[in-house]
Amino acid sequence: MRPIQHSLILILLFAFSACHNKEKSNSSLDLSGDWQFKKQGDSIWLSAIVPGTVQTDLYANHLISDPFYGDNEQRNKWIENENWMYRKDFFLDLSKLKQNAELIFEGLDTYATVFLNGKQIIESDNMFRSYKIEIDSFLLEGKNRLEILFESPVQKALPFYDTLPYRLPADNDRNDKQTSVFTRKAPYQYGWDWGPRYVTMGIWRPVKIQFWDDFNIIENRLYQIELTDEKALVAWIAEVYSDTETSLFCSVQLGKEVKIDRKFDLVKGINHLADTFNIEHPKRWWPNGYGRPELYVFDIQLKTKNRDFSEKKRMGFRTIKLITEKDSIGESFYFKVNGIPIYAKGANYIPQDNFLPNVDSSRYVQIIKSVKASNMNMLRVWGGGIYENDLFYDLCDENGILLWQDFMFACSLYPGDSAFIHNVKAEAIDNIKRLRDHPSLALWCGNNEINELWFNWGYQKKYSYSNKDSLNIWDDYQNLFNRLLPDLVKEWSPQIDFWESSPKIGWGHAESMSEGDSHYWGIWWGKEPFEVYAKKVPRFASEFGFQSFPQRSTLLAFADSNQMHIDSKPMHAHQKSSIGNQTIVEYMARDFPVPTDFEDFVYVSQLVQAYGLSIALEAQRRAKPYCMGSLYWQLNDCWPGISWSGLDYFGNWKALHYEAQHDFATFLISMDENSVYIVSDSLADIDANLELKLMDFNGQLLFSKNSELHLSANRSALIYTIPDEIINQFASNQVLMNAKLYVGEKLRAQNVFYFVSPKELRLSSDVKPEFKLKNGKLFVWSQNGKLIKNLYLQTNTNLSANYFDL
Ligand code: BMA
Repeated sequence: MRPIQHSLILILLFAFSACHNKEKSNSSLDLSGDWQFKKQGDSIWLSAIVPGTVQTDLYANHLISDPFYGDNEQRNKWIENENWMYRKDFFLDLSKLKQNAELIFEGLDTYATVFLNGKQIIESDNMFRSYKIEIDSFLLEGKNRLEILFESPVQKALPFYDTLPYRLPADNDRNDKQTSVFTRKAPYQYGWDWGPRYVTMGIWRPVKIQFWDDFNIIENRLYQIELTDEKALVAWIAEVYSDTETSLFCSVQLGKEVKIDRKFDLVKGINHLADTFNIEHPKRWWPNGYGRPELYVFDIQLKTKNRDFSEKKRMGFRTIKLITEKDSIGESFYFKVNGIPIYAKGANYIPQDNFLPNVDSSRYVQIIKSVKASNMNMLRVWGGGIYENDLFYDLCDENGILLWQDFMFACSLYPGDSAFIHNVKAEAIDNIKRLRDHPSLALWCGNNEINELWFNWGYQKKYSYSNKDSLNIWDDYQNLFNRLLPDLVKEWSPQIDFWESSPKIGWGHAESMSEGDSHYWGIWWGKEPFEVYAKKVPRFASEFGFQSFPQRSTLLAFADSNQMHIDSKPMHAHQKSSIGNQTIVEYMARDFPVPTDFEDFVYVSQLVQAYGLSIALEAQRRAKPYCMGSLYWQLNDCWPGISWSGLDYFGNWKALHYEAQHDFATFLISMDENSVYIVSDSLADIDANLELKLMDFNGQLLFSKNSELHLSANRSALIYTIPDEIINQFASNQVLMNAKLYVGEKLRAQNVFYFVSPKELRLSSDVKPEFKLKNGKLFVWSQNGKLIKNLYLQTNTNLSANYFDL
């Protein structure tokens, strides 16, 4: 497991949204940090860290072995079946007892009964909810004790499993009795095809007591009501609980500009306050690559005669719409941002760790930096993980990364009883309200692959559902994903569209290519050749992918140096796809030489992944506006393992992430057989020059062509078709086409094309790469002018380019 790195970045970023309570008497007591824990029934208390999980606390106490090493996952499984107690003592002086006090848990994982000084105050059953509770009457002068019982999520859900008259599928859940669907908890913790099973328990997000006098702010919100080029109409609303009848002065400022300056008369109890103001000629928030993600920072001050509260709030002005319209082909699926159709470029995001509290701010900063650097403008927060921390959304706001936000339901069917629905409703409202005002938020989506599951994965037969069972299950589905969730989105976040399920239609159906979004798994699961990606181009590719091995340093995090071979125990334990390692080998053998040396094999596995996915990415972008999005599976990893990711657990860029950076650039030169296309995501028409050079592998020029071009904005266009008679003159396995696009003097795009697959190329082994490091730049060249294919620079840092053809 990686060590936690504390960093200052969190503090800097949160300066934007933190509350500053100026009044002395208004304060909070952070209850994070040192706690104690033990297994229920044990007598000895051990030290614990909050936020944390029971697994990480056991590991820190040397009671279990590294959860990510070798096959330790199996040895650590017992933890999920036990109940665990956590406790913390804290001390209060009399002055605090005179105040109002509210205990705030941002996240309890999951079945938690909370006692304060021996009295039960919370019973929770949903990891995704936050809990706020008045505790004035429970607090004592001097020592206070907070105690929490976490019950085994697996055991706790068993009675629900046992009493339901039919089975609900949840194939990710690696227990015989698949109980995960009864518990509102991150689905991937029960196992997934890229991650281990670690069913965590604990206080996974911060906990504090808020002390207050006079008034308590329940909500303080700014949001966009209307947006035109001339003005943005902004609403300020607040929900304030007041102890007394009093006057409250509200001021909202943008820099020195006063937007609201008003007095409100508060009644005792709940008060709803509201006002509006305009921003003239607002600068728009734009996704990465389309403009700046402009953010406005407002100062909000609320004052009574005794108390002064201030908070900074950020806003980004933009309109966003999912366009799904019937057309001559089927039905469109694309996003319009500020009225402009945007080509979505990105990947599917999964939680960054099995032990979520280990993901510190520097890891969030690092991953979004990598996302932006690879020219992505959208991530899909996949439904088998979590609703992410606020910092994640803040960073996406700052970097122009649009977010497609799934609700947390994936690849399973869920119960529909009223307690479950009530729980989901509370979870959805909590999270919709928390996330709705982020300018990066582009879409709410009901679930991952559950509509597809119902119609295509054969469970009706497999689980022998009666007609009545089927009707019940489908009705529960409809109720959750076509009534409850869309209604809640309409009520609480009406400016953001809702999409029932991703994908719209399963990949076995022809319509999946002509309507809605698609998860195309004919490559990998269907074992089809990569070339099929160029034929199966959907309207919006929200999932498709291929696996690779991570680099050696990452492998060493879970295997010894003498286990560096594909059949070693840890390589199996860290490959969770049922068809994993042999599928990588199978595809490798089709298009690449299969190295016998393991380190070479790891490197080639990454080339295979990048090669395959670039066929998809280029074909999809060429097909714009028919296709308007490429989100591959998957951006990242939750542990050091072998998976579909482009970034490994430690944030290292695999060849795929470099390839994505290339293929997602604003301008892309792409070849389909002999035809050369240029894809432009630029919002301006431009004049450019395309230089094509057909060369042999010694650098000998065989044919060249220069074309002056006028490229229309936001378009893909066929520019030139190389005549057959030119290509046919040369041996196809000994030539390449080097294509460069210049705007003025500036090289804006480059691509190298081959006419046969990599393994058929007649490459010279007599290559002489040379290096020189100067002023922080690494210069690399080919000494004898011969082609060096997929040059890989092994470093401990990510570079601006790697795995490239020189
Ligand atoms: C997709 C995802 C995940 C899975 C991946 C690879 O469909 O939604 O469920 O990990 O496929 O199999």
